[in-house]
Amino acid sequence: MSSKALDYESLNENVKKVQYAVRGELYLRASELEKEGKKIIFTNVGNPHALGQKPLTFPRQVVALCQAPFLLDDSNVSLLFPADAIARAKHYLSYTSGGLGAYSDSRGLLEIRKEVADFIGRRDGYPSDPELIYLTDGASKGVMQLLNAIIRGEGDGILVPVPQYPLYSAAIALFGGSFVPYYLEETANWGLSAADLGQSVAQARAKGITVRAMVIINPGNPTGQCLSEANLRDVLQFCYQENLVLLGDEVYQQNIYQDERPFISAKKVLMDMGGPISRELQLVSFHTVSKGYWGECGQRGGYFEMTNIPSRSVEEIYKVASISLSPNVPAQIFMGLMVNPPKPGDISYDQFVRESKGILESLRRRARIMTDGFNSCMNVVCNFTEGAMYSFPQIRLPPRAIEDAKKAGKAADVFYCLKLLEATGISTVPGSGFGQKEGVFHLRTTILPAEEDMLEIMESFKKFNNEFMEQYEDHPGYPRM
Ligand code: DCS
Repeated sequence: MSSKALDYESLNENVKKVQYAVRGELYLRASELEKEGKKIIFTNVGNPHALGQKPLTFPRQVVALCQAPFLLDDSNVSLLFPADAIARAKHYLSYTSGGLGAYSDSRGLLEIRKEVADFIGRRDGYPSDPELIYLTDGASKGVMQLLNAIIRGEGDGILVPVPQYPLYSAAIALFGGSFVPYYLEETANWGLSAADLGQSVAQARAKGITVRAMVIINPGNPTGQCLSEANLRDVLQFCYQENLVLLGDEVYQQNIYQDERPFISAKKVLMDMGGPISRELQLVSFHTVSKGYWGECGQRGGYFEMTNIPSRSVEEIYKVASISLSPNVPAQIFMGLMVNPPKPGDISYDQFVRESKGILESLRRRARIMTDGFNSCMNVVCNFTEGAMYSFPQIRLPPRAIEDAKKAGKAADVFYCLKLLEATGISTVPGSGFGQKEGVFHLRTTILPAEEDMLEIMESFKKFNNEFMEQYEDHPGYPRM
């Protein structure tokens, strides 16, 4: 009998090629162990609320009122909600054509796109056009829309940093394009070099691949580095010279834990450069409500901004977005609130600042605790998390551990992470899920567990790791790193 279209053998091969480690083998094993009653610390996903982060009060008040507009007619509403939240909810409802239950324009509500444009203008010092901003269900959907528009087939390559967030490798595989890696340099704090970029493009060309676009993740996931202005200039210049679209993944722009390199957007650096490059280089920048001190991952709100993209292409991207009718409308409101939070003098301002500062300052302390914790472990070295939400320590596995992993039919880092999970309940993602140089092993953990649990988690990691290393080192206790 001929196979049916949804039989595994006859599925779209691109679907089968997709790999997505953040919810891979480690996550599945952790879920099993949890069902068996083991306490699991889920540090595999950057999902702050799942690890106890409280939502910011003001945005939830506004969206609650938008979701339940009858509350606005209740005489007690002003006892329960501050006047600025009530006013904002009425404002947003007036932008919709029937409240949150109605589809919006496929690009998102114009008024909210204007709020996003104002935010970008304030952030960068250059005007932004709401017609070139599309709201999306999380940044993931935006990235997929753009990759889909760019990739025509196997011959089209996308330059992606390695280690990378696997959304990129997965989406490129799904759309049938070619993944072209450029390696970040661990010993240079995960920096990138223009010379290496050139080499990656040349190698791809030699295989008959046309590199069409380049991705940067700034601040980096899983690597946590913040790109300097000079780095960004080099990248922009490189893309200009090689005729590449730059996809700027800037979802962690609020998550900065050092003062030397504040976040600078690719758009600002491009505009600062002036001249033909600033008018010609095609750039798409992505942002989300999932990260920062918002962490509203479940709401699925995001946007992308297009710079120097011809209007006919903008229209085509609009047409394709229309197939899904409308981005989530409540999420659009979260985005409006994120880019236009309470201002000094507003009733909710002090509370908003207290809450958001509290989260960011705690994340900054947690980044430090984790890095220091990892660096105090035997055979572990870790760059400081300058930004984003992750720590990405290198685990120097002894040859005998690598052999044992082979015997068990596992990649060496997967083997280590599974043992860590079984021993401590700490659920991480092996470095191979993000890509790493041959023979070098990492794991990724988030810096999101509650601050008060952090020392204990690091102690438990250290105990496991040092026992593991003692077991596999030929000369236990020597040499130590
Ligand atoms: N870009 C990067 C670099 C990300 O890390 C993520 C999410 C996204 C885009 C997409 O986020 P949203 O679709 O929610 O806007 N990061 C995942 C991760 O590594 N852990 O948790 C989610």
